[in-house]
Amino acid sequence: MISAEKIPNNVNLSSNKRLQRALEHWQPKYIQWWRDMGPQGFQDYHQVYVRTAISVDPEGWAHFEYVKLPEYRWGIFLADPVHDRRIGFGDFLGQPVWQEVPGEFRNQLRRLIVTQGDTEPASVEQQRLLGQRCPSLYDLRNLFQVNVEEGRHLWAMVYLLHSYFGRDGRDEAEELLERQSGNRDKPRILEAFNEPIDNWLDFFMFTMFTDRDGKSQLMSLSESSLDPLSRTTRFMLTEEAHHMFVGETGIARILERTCQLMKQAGFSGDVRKLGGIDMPTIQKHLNLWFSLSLDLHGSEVSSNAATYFANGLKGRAKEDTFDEHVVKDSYYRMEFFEDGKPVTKEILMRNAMNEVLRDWYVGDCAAGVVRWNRILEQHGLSERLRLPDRKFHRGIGMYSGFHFDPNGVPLTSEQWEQRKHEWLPSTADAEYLLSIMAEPIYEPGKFANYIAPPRRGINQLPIDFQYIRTEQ
Ligand code: BYC
Repeated sequence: MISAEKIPNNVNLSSNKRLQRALEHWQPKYIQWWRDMGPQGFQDYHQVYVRTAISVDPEGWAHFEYVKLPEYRWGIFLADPVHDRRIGFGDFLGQPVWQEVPGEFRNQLRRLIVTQGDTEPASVEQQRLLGQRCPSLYDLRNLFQVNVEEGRHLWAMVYLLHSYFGRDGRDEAEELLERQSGNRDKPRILEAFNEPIDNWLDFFMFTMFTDRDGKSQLMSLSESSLDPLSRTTRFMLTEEAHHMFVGETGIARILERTCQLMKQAGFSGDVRKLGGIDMPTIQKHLNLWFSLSLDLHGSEVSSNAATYFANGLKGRAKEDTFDEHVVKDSYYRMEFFEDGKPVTKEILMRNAMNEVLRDWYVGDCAAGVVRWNRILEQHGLSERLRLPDRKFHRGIGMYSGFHFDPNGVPLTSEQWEQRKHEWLPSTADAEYLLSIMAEPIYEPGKFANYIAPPRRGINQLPIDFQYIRTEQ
């Protein structure tokens, strides 16, 4: 059902005039932000074939149409309520979930929602120049699909801030449009969201690894006792799946092409001479985005995480698959690094909740890497991609400030400085990637030399469909 209102929604917005007015007041500021900070060069003259959520049922969710990006209908959608839903973990286990924010948890909840909300516009800002270097029209359309949905995820968090946090919430909603990715004075909150993404290898790694942090964080927030937060994030997860598909298949297609070029180059030859992306470069970008995304799970030992769990604000991914949900007397065996040596200690499980979620995340990433390696295997190559050790290149938590190689072997600062570009992208790598992406490909059905075409098109359309057209 398409809502006739300015803001498509399934939250009965028209019945709450105050909220409706507040959101309608925020909307033009959002559109201005989208024009200034969204996809550069694709604001006025292009129509993009995108999926727009107009309701939460499968049909309304997968509604495809051509739209001009600033006219995308960013709506507010909550997954259907669960009858008699009860708090699933922590000190209030078994009590009815909350439909309003309890005063004593207001600050903690606001902080979680603002942190989540901040990542959404940040990612759009990070990716705003990619359209000028796209490998195909198909990929360009996928980029914009991801971008508009990140915009919708911002709307989802702003709806919660406006609805449940009064004046503070309105102020926070304004600030979400004021911080800027990479800005020295007003950066985005979490570090990975201040890194530039100006080439498509980074974009695919980001959607594979950083959007997967989105998945793990949204899964844990969807367990929340605050029911509107749970329902909002549950619906966001359905969109998140497509973003990870874009990342995983993007890298899979690069690997496919690299394998073909390696065969042409005679295996020991340099695929860069043929305009491809060599395996070491792919591994370096994997190392970068995996380690940045590990940081997004917070410190290994965290009293914040313990408090969130105790108060029922943020649970574990798939909380109902655990045997015990109060988790007061159990311990997590954690490896510390003391005087250059690993030491195992028992930490109260509640304090280790960031690490528990990170474990889930690492497992989910590892499964994706296995799928990538099958491509290399099918081509008869002996090379394999791998996840670096968790201690590698960490900026948050107990390993930050120390140096480790991808096997987890400690290094001195001098060794790290000498060798870091064996494991992380160098300026020369960045220049090479930009050189092969210098010419965008806008011709339907054509693909850049470094990437294979996808198996199929969008919404059962052919691969050479005109996914983006200039306005007639
Ligand atoms: N960068 O106890 P700690 C997504 C701060 S992605 C900078 O370790 P906590 C998406 C922390 O704020 C998912 N600072 O952390 C993906 C604290 O500061 P204060 C986003 C960091 O609170 C792709 C201090 O360090 N969702 O959706 O347990 C595209 C120590 O705190 C970082 C969420 O993040 C960092 N990486 O956990 C688009 C969910 N990490 O208090 C979208 C909501 C920590 O000393 N957020 N700090 O000033 C949370 O659940 C938690 O805030 C975190 C941090 C898990 C992020």
